[in-house]
Amino acid sequence: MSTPLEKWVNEQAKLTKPDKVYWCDGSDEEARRLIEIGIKEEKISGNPVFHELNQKIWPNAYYHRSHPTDVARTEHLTYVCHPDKDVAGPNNNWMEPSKAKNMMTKLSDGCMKGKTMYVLPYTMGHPDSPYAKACIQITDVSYVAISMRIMTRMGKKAIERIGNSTDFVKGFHSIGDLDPNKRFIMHFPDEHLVWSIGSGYGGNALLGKKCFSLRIASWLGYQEGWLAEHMVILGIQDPKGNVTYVTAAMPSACGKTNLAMLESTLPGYKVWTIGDDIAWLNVGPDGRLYAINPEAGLFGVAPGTSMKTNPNMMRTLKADKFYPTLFTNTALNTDTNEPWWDGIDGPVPENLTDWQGNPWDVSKNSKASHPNARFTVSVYNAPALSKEFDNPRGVPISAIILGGKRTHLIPLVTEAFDWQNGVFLGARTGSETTAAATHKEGVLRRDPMAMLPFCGYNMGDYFKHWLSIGKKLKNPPKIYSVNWFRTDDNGKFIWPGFGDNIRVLKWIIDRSAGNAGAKETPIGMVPDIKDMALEGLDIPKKNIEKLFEINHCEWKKELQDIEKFITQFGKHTPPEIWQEYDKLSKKL
Ligand code: OXD
Ligand code: MN
Repeated sequence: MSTPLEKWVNEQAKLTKPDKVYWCDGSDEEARRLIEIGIKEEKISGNPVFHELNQKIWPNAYYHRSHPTDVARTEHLTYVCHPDKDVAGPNNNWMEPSKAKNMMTKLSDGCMKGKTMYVLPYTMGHPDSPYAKACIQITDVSYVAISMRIMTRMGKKAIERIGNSTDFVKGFHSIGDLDPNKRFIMHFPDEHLVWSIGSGYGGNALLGKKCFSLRIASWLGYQEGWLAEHMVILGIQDPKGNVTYVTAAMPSACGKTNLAMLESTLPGYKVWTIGDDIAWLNVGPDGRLYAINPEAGLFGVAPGTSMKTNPNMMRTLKADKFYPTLFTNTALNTDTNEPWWDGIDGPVPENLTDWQGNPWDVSKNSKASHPNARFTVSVYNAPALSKEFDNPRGVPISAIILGGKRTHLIPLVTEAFDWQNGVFLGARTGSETTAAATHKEGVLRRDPMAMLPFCGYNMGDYFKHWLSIGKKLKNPPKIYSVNWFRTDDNGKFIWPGFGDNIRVLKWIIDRSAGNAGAKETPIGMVPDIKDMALEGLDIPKKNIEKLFEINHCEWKKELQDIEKFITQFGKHTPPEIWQEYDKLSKKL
């Protein structure tokens, strides 16, 4: 008798008709074999899946180039198929579930012919954690199988956890024929099912990540009383050795990975990494908020990463520990066989092959590495990995930080008056767009809690859910907004960012402990200049003031835009959000 898990896998094999079905055990030995296959046998669009990089300088590192039309998340092809459109909300594309299923079944019929179907059993979260979820994904690409080994806890513990039950998350992935017209990332929240075809890009193909751990998990959290969030988790150690844990939500490519790996410029302070992208937040038995990182790897943006901006990340990428590390769509230094990207240390090499495989020609003014080029690396390679990383219970959170990229208006840091005001602060957060999704860069879009592309249900109900979680907490974490990106009159960033962000984190943890001053403004509490550790920074006083300035005139325009955004959720928006809106608009 087969288990429900085996039955589901067999059904998918019947539909997709692969030559072979292979169950992955997640072992090191297996990963080496799959990499070999990806180098020698398996091809995507005629090219080998993997290329071995210079192992002396980049131990365990391999290079992958994706199809040029398949380099980022495709939000316009991503659907959340609740039976009722209103449940999905205006923040999601929606299709009636049976219509979506029919379409996907047709597209998937025979899609794995001539290929191997890899079966990936994994857990999101430590297998011993009460908050973890057991999952299965099938895929027809070794790149995806290997990436999932890095990003999740893959292996027989997941199968044991599932046992004979039907309680597992199902992920169907096929790269299809890469035709953008036949590319769909479909979510069926009620069935705990993600069905993705036509893309090999991380966010569309590593189904444990955005698809499950955010879109489906946020829906589970709504029903079960917890939160799945687009947040980093970090521990901040002060000079006395006390560690305070915080989470921070920021849209893609706004520096979450840099924050998670921050190397402090303030003596005596140290940051411990727990997660760089996703946090699952549960109310613990003691009434505090606990966070786990459901992932086990880092899928980060390579451009801009260097020993200057993120030394811990560079050390992680070069660590000779977990096998393997992947680089996708960077350029290749043809002479040394190393990955190369914009912003990496050292001079631009003479001979580069660009991310599409062509010799790079500086004069053509094209990018050698794609702006969304990525690395995939185990979090166990991180030199400052927190000793709490594998704690099944998670870490208790003292502050929640919500950020975005705003070149104007939003102060460096603001503290919400209370939880309800903090939920409004999150709801009104906006950010100037980046390259992690296929849309125009540099345009302002509202992105509440950085969850707009990832909230698997109506965002109005999501705000309500946040408010209800606050009511369950005995001592709710304080909520903050941060903005590292404010510019001066010449369009230059005022705040140095990176390691100096510890100065902001210090104020936040001091406030959470009741040890730092602040002044009240209409939008929240902001530090007085004397409350911040700014020693040693070379920023003109006028610019420092600008970092905390609140321009009433510009805020009035902002309010109109916030109103327009929130209005679209209609009756789903809880009255508390409008109360906060009215309070702010009166104060301004
Ligand atoms: C990511 C994203 O890949 O947010 O983390 O796009
Ligand atoms: Mn992300």
